[in-house]
Amino acid sequence: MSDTAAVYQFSAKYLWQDAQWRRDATFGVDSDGRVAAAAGELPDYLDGWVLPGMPNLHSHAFQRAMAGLAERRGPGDDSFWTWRETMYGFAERIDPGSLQAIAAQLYVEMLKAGYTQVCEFHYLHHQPDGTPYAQPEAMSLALIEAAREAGIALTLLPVLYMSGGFDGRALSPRQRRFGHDVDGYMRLLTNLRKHESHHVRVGVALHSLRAIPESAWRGIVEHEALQTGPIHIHIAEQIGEVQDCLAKRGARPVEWLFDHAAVDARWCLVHATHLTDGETTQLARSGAVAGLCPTTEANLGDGLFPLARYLEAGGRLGIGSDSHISISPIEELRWLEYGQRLSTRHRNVAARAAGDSVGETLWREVQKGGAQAADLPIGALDVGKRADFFVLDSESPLLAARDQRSVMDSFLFAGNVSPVRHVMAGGKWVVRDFQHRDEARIAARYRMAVTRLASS
Ligand code: NGQ
Ligand code: ZN
Repeated sequence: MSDTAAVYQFSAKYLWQDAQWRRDATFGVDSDGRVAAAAGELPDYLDGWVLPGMPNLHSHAFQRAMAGLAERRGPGDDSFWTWRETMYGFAERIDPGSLQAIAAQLYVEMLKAGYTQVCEFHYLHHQPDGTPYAQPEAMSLALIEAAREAGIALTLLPVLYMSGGFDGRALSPRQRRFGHDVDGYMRLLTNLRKHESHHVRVGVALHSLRAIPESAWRGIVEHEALQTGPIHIHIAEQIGEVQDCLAKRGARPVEWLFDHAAVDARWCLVHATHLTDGETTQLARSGAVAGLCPTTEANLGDGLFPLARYLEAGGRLGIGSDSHISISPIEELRWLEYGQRLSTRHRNVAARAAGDSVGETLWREVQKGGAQAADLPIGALDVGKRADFFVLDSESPLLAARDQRSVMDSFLFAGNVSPVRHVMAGGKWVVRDFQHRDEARIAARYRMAVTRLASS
């Protein structure tokens, strides 16, 4: 038990704990923002359904401001790669001030949707021409500051990005601001680790296999600085990159990764979209997390993850809002399940056994996998963990006449108005009655920042 004084005592009508609803559950929150044992006599009553906050395991914050700006048909065949060019053009204009303004707005939206943590896969490190900022970690600090303003827990994953393709080619001019050599990257990591706290965890991201030259790989994965903490990587999102990897390295991306790194529970393989049956089983057995971003993967035309086989093999998974074309765990989980239904022409794919609920299965799995990928004490309201939770609106029509058997599926599958009413993150009420504590100021600054970007 924590020895700091309890600042809140709660009694929840229903609390989602150990993958089931518990009636009249009590818990405390201490002054460090952690869950404490219930002690007080007069707890605040949370009248409704209370769920631990959802981790968001993949985000490129700046892309929030370009959501919707790549939906017009181009002159040729539109694809992931043409979207990427639009995205690069947008990325060029972002500086530390605009990044903070965009990220804070994004994080407010995440909290209101029930995400209480975010993994920021951050690669906009330098000035557009590749010159470091006077303070080399200025862009990372903008993200840390935005997370603090909004009140969301952050796993900052500075990205190592060295080459522009599987053949090890140099970065293109538009990629220059992403790049580091190994020493420069390790310096960044050391500097950022000084900012670690109860709210901020620093891990490692390797952008993708195509961004790390084969010759540098071993020195990186065996580097002392990479022997602890989470490691995230974009792995197999597009068929084109699977083919390229096969051509240049003689193996498919997941296959190659397993042959060249000790992939274990520290790893998160983002967009493990294109997997053979063998790779699916191997990934599931490794204990690593598959980082799925269903709305972005749909928006970009990536393909579908083999969900049923992966769950059958005991694989771990989590969700990310990635490009922020949508910021809602509800929508991520719906798309995850619906993609499977559309491609298999079956229903209730994620549920494993007769009588199992799709919503409960998915929520339980992605909460656990997300917490693992975030490497923070989150994902459940156990004593000592961060007090991150939200309360569903007990007056929401979509939850009327729902009980413990049906509420999760109705929450996830039945509506278009979010019933997330109150949100506590790190022991602070950040959202009350659907309003974030600082949303007017953060939205005003966001509007100014994107207006400036639009005219630059
Ligand atoms: C990214 N996003 O790093 O922002 C990538 C696109 C790339 C997604 N993969 C760029 N969704 O993969 O090269
Ligand atoms: Zn990504």
